Amino acid sequence: MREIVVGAAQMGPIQRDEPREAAVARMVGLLERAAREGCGLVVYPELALTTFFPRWTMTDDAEIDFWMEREMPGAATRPLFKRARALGVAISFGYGELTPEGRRFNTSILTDRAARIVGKYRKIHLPGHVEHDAARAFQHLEKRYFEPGDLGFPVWRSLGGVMGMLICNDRRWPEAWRVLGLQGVEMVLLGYNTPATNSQRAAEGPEERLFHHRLSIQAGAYQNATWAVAVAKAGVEDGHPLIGGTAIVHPDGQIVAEAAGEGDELIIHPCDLDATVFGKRTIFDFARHRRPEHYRMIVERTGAVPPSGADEHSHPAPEAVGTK
Ligand code: CDV
Repeated sequence: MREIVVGAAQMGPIQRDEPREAAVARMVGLLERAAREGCGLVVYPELALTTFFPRWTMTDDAEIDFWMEREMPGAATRPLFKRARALGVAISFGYGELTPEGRRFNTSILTDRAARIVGKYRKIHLPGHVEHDAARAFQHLEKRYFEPGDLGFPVWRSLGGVMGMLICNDRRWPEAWRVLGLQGVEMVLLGYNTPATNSQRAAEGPEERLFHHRLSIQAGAYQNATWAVAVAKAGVEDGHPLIGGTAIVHPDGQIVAEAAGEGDELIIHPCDLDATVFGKRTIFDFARHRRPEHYRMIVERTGAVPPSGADEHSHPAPEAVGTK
């Protein structure tokens, strides 16, 4: 048995004018509770220190850089690292990263129990759009403010297991999970900010969004025989609702703990990393069952290319509805 007691620390909304220090104080509060409950690892959301600023259109670099962290830990986050070190609890959380070269990434880190950063991941599947789009109910400008991550999908030996990270939209992409799976990942840490409606399809509301969220994380965990810890920033932020649904998923694909509300909420589960072994040795024993000679298209082709021509039932292609 290789058990990590994991705390998934859902955060309620952070309003636009709330300082990082206030978010960090809430994170420390969740950390203290988690430590009292015996957690060895606490996972927080994507962009955990601020409001989900990609919903706002900004043109001025200084205004954009306000939302980024130049160092980690920095002045605002040092109290979290200090408390985590004192309590001996590893942490993982997301933030906007500004590199010394002026590049911006949507980043997550993982620390060990001494609060040393042992892993960094930069979000690869950035959703949304680059330019302000008045046709949408609200903006999602991640493609404007961030570059796609340049670190690939690494894993790290830490906390007695093989740990990986994804960020929000990544969870919808099986390729991302599989690259982690191919490195033997045993636990995937994943923060998210998911609007409760689709900006281009009002009928797609919170129930459907939660369904797609659960579908993605349960499939990703099951098909790669890994634990998944998916943590929301939830509730109404600056008038914009985000789904909750923070969950811990067993390597069999079952949700074993799930948040009930949309505020700050800690859910806890003792995760035995050896629970990944059965799936990895049987139905998802990749070495025995995968057929990569037939998967070439996955890396050679980006967009779908249907066969040319038409059959007797063909209709004209529907008009593109834009991008997510
Ligand atoms: N922060 C995100 O990546 N959000 C996306 C939304 C835009 C769908 C998500 O996949 O939840």
